[in-house]
Amino acid sequence: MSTAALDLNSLGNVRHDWTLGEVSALLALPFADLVFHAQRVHRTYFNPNEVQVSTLLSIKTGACPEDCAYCPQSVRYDTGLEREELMAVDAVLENARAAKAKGATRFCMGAAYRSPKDKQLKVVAEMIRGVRALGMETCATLGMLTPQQALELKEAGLDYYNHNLDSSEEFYEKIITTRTFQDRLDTLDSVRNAGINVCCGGILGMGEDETDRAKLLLTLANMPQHPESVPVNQLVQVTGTPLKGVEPLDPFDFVRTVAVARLLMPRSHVRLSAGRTEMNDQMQALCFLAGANSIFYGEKLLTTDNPESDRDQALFKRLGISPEAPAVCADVNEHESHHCADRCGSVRKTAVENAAHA
Ligand code: SAM
Ligand code: DTB
Ligand code: SF4
Repeated sequence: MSTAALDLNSLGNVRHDWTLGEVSALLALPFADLVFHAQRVHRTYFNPNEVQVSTLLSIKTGACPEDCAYCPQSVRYDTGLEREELMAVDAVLENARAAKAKGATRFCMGAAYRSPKDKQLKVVAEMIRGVRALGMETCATLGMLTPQQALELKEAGLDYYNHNLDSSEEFYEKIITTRTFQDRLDTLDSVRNAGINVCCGGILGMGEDETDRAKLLLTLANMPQHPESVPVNQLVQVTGTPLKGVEPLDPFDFVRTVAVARLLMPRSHVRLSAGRTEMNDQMQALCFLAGANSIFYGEKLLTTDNPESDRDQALFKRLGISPEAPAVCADVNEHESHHCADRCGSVRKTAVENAAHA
């Protein structure tokens, strides 16, 4: 499809029937037009000066049996990473308290599992209960889940589950051989059916082409319900992984992908995720302008570096950005703890919509 055939005025409608032609045409728009429309749509649904802030913690590190070519935690690659067993619940909660004190509103616990064992899941459920009791939103990323495991996490109070598709189905096969794209979709179904918010996105700069990026976005945007959170990661190149040394992506193509994610999934939070350490402040500001409205905050992602908190606070101040209020009750005891997230979420949405329409 030529860019001329796109109906730019209808952008902003929530749709689930995008075509590859439309997505490719959006990616091919002149840069200023694309960012303009992304910003216009962004303002329809969100306060453009608020960014959601999540902090990550690796609760089980390294020795993962999967062979994801980008990942420093795969047991197959010698990246010099020290493996660590599942952390104790108290230690995780100490980290969550520190993240909250620094301004994070969501705490995301990541584990280098292919799929957690039920015994491990029970410990993670305790962590989720504890983080929820601190008044923070909870997120976990633990690999593949059965439908029953997803229900257990929901019961513990899990607000979000992160499970990325990473790229197009065709490119996926070139970077991971130990599981299929369909395995990922199956877990995402289990998460959705359990009533947990879906956090699903990908990694750019792995040597994929523009069609792969278009197909990744198309798969996300044509899900029956859009992921509430869409992390867009820039590959962090780690020595020892097969993707070390791959040609970096043109930064403008990264911004374009963020902008098209914003246009295809107008109500979702688009997270500027891994890779910010390699981006300057101007590049990050451009991503916010293109509709990114969430970041990982805190000195570490899972095993690699993230910008210092001071630097992020200074950036927010320079850009007039405030952290978005969490969607959980300040007083969790007033409600049935984990079940209050939806109610409070709707309160927040009203406030944001008011701001957007003011
Ligand atoms: N093992 C679980 C899984 O794969 O779903 C959870 C942890 S895994 C590290 C979470 C996500 O981190 C991956 O899906 C991938 O998108 C992202 N990731 C891992 N290594 C990365 C890297 N070097 N650069 C950017 N993103 C990365
Ligand atoms: C996501 O999309 N990115 C985060 C989070 N979800 C779990 C992980 C980034 C990991 C970067 C490499 C590392 O620090 O190990
Ligand atoms: Fe394991 Fe997740 Fe890393 Fe893949 S991305 S090697 S599944 S920790």
